Amino acid sequence: MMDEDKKFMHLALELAKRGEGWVNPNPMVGAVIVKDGEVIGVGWHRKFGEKHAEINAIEDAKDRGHDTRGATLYVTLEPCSHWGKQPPCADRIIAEGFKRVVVAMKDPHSLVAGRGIEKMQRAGIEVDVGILEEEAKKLNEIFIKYITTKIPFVSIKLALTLDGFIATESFSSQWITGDKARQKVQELRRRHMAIMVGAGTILRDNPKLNCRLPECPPKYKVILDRHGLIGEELSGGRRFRLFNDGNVIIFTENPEAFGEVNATIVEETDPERILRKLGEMGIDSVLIEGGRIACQFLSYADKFYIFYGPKLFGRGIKPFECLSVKEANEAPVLEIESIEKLGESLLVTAYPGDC
Ligand code: AOF
Ligand code: ZN
Repeated sequence: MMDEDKKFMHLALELAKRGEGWVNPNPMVGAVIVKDGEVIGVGWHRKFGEKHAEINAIEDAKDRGHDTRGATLYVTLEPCSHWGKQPPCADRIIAEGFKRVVVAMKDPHSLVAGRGIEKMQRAGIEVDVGILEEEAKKLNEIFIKYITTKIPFVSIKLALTLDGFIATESFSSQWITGDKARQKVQELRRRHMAIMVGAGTILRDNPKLNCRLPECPPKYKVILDRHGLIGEELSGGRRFRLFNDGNVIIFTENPEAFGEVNATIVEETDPERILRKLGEMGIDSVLIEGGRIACQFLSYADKFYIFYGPKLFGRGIKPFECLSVKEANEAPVLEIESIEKLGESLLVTAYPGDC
């Protein structure tokens, strides 16, 4: 039974991933309905505010002419028990006559938090919780942090030479990593609701900061421009590509510099308060892509994506110069999750370690 449960839950997790980028700030959820050892319906949460995974799976089974009575439902997150934008899934599951429900993880949402499980158990359904729980928690690490703290999940992405530089002394950085690594960055952008850089990156590279994958929702573009340098350039007639498709948020100490601009201007430059503000705007995740601002947000980082291109610069700009570690054993420590080779480049994925 255990192996079967894992197999179907694994399928549910794969289905959940199809909602990546579309469901934020809600969780990615997948569901599989099994009867007599056969999959009779599948579903996933496709888009924020739309039907939940469980309902999509039930409808899929019905469309295929199956009866869900006596079936088992595998779902990657505890079915909800509250009225949100959608009705409670637990009630529908009870009404549909499921015999057993297998849940990967409890919902950390304070309005659910075990109540969905209890409700189904009280109705006589056999409920098993914790199958592939670690995988489910990793899949929804963004949702878990945001729903429990209201502060966005912060990822820091860096592209370094093998000797640790983000640019040469004259700020040349295009390119350090190759095509495959840069394609991976697009995937990271899809996963996050906002991309954040410093004004220097905008002034130098004039990036679009959008997600160019075929299936990718629009992104918030967040700029930390303490002195209002971009505003000054705009009034001088310069054009920046990232304003083309809107959704720009600028944090600055000099809001007057911006005049009439197609952006939300916020007078704030403290990293913690910036994150809080983004959370209040409903943004659950921020991918920090600028080299130098990474250091200002280092102590708030939840995850690191460090790319290494096969180059040596000898001298140049380093990413974490705002740190000054005197003793090696006093340095911040990261916990490496994985190392991947992407074409000629490497990607080290890590979490902040205990230190
Ligand atoms: C989802 N998709 O497949 C499941 C969710 O406002 P609502 O009605 O969409 O409810 C959102 C909450 O419902 C969400 O925070 C989570 O706690 C729970 N389950 N949400 O968006 C789903 N199963
Ligand atoms: Zn639901």
